[in-house]
Amino acid sequence: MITRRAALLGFGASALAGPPAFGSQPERVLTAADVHVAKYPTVEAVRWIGEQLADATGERLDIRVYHSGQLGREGDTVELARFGAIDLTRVNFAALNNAFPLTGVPAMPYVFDSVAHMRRAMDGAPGRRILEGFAARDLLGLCIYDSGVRCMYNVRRPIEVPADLHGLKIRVPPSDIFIEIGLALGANPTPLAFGEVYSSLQTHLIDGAENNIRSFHSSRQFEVARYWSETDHSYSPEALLVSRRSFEGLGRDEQQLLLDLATRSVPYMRTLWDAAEQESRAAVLAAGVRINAVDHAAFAAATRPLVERRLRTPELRRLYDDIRSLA
Ligand code: GTR
Repeated sequence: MITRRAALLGFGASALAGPPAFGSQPERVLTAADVHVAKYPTVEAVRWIGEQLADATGERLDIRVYHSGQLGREGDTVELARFGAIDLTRVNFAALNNAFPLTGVPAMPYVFDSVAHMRRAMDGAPGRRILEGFAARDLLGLCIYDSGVRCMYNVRRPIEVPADLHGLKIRVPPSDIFIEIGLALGANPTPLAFGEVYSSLQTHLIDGAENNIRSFHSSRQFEVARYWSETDHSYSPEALLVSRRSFEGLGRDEQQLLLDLATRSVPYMRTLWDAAEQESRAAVLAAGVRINAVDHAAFAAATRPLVERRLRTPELRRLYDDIRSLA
């Protein structure tokens, strides 16, 4: 039976033509990639899916999570998953923006008003539409996780208005949208992989970067960049993707189980996330990082033209309007 959700995600009859039940399937350990450290909420959530899979299948199916970028940069892990060299990867939408234009919309500056707005939209029709889009490139979107709100931080000074960024080399993820955000704010945006940011701050290759506070803390970048400015410019969420090839190699019941568990891992991840965010804020403050408020209206005004420029197709505009209607 092809469930409605499986059909929506782009799994046709051929995708679900595999052996039907757990019992007839060989034991299998799925490989999952994540750039974050072992205790990061996304890593924990995928590990949780693995534990549940193992329980439900009498240990026939499990997941091994390679955290801390052991399997490479986010962009590389997406390619590995497309070709079935790894089974799952958890990446930020930023790593998907160029190949999957729909993922650009929730990454855009000031598209969400709050965490609650982002969760509503990603749990609803906009999130489902984005997940369906991954099928075009041999991937299946399992679920969308939180990534908090991204802010600017740097080694030099508090950023209060966009002009304070002038002349600063700010690391951004390798995504055209993030490069454009940096340019719109008057910084010199420098695309680098996540794993290279700490050493690039240390060696002064860059002056700063932008991310959520959990990543700022867990990557230990706060040890070098001492100014955190609450620009709140993007809520770019996270995607958990499975290789189409790997998915098709599972039995039908296993496929359904994986889909269900991925959905159930979202509230689990959010509970971990909310606690982690608070813990990180307290930890960086205790370590002497200076946190300052910013003039949000000035940042939103500076980035508004790029949002308009990027909403260049009716499909992107519709997604944007649907997200805004949930504000
Ligand atoms: C984090 C995200 C990572 C990675 C990183 C980055 O917020 O969770 O997956 O994309 O940002 O900026 O590279």
